[in-house]
Amino acid sequence: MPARIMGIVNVTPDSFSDGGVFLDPERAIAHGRRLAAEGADLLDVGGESTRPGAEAVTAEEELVRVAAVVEALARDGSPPVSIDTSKLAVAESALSLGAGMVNDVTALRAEPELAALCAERRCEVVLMHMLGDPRTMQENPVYEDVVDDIKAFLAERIEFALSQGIEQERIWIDPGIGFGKTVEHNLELHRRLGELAELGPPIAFGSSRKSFIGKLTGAAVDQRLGGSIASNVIAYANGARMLRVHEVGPMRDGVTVADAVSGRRTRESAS
Ligand code: HH2
Repeated sequence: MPARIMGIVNVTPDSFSDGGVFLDPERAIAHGRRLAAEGADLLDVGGESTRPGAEAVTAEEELVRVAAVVEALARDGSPPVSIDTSKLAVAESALSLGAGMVNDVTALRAEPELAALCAERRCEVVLMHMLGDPRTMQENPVYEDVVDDIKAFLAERIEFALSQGIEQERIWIDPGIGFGKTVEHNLELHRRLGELAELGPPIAFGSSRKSFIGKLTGAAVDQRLGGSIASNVIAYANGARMLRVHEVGPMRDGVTVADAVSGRRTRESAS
């Protein structure tokens, strides 16, 4: 399976890399359409920042931010829209407005009733690993073995999702790069990503512009494209099947070249 490229549409005042830039719905919609034109396979719309230290927002506030954006992008018909939320009320409205995927950074722990909704609506679901919560997750994260621990967590969350009626083929898993991880944890997850594939569901991966890239390169948050491409291409080579990114066009090029190098189908051989 080639990688799906998921373009990020943050409708927040405080996201770590583009907070406030697309808070106005019209700007967020235009941004989503730009990412679609660059070849995004999915658009992930989010109304709550999960950056370290971020304050929680109410469902009402989150919905005010995302509703018009989800509705407009879903009405475009393609690409499909994902809602980045942990809240039942937000997911319910977004699915009713045309979203087809729920991307939950708490893996259905924040509001477990979200699982039954996803089962009933038969949408795709991303189960992501996070240690602690966004306010505290970067305070000295400790694992016995970062990959084994995350694998055990995701196995348990897959079991929960299945028990609530979500079909196996609609489940994605995500190691949660940067969510309660040191630089070394993040790097080890890149190297050993293939071990998570043993769980069954395809792997989603989100490292775009994250702070470990800044720590390695010294680059400011909007200058991390080079590091983001390297990280995502290696994750792809090691088994990631969905890449959640801020810059879709350059990432698509990176994946195309990686495919050519590894002997997969290329743009030229496809034509
Ligand atoms: N990372 C972020 C948000 N949602 N979802 C998945 N599945 N995987 C991730 O790695 C992931 C995610 C954080 O990035 P961003 O949306 O750019 O920032 P913020 O949370 O500050 O809005």
